[in-house]
Amino acid sequence: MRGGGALLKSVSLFLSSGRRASRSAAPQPPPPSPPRKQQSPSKRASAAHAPAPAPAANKKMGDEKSPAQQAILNNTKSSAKIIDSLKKQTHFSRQEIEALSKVYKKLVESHSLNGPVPATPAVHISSIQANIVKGEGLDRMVFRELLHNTFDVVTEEVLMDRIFCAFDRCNVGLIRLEEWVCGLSGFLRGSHEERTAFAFFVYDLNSDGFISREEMFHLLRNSLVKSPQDEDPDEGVRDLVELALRKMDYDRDGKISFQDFKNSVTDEPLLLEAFGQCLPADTACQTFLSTLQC
Ligand SMILES: [Ca+2]
Ligand SMILES: [Ca+2]
Repeated sequence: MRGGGALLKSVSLFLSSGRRASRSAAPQPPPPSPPRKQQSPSKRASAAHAPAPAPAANKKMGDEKSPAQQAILNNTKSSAKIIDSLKKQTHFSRQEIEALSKVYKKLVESHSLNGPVPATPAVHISSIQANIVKGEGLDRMVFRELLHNTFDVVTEEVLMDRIFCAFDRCNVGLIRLEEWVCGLSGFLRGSHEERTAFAFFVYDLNSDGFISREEMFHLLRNSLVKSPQDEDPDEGVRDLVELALRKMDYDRDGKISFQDFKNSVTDEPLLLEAFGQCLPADTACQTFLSTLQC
């Protein structure tokens, strides 16, 4: 397993090389038009009677594109639309979304093949479009490694899995590009409300809208250090569950609704991660975001 520093370093290197590449691939301004020759009045007069050039035909010939060029054009337009849409949905800038899509592509490519990352294809298709076309995504294993190494989320397996589910909105077992960017928006830059909703989703293991006693027990069970002398090692966990209910079950129905959870977190912000770490450590979060600015 790679260390967090190594991954971040590689991501950073990738971004800087990607940025260089994208700069060189950026559309160049059109060459300046050649200066028009001054025509004598007689030539201008004769030109007025000469058959008019066929601008439409000329334009068509000049704009004629090979299927590969047309594909690039279409994909570029499509990618621009996707970036626009993601910009509206998230807390990221255009530059950050582009950087995140490069990180995503790198992660997908480096884990989808046993062999080396394939060479750049002859026909360059933008990373965003390519991932959508191929139906690729980040699987649980890659995501778990990323959570652990890059975002410093050291938590129980069940929570790791729920965090994955929070990103995998389509519930197909893969995090697609759009889910990746939208998920990270809330995960890294979420408002108080977004983070609260995220944590509640993670803790509501069966997604029925409540954090039940059983779910709390399951979540807290592994967080307590058990002593081998304990006759009933689960007793401490049950006590903790009752304590959590006394503190968080505002309407006293024996389970924690989203409203209960919101009230609890507003009263005591530390309760946001009452049932285990589900959000990134601040330092890891800032470090990752800074790599997007390279
Ligand atoms: Ca539940
Ligand atoms: Ca309740």
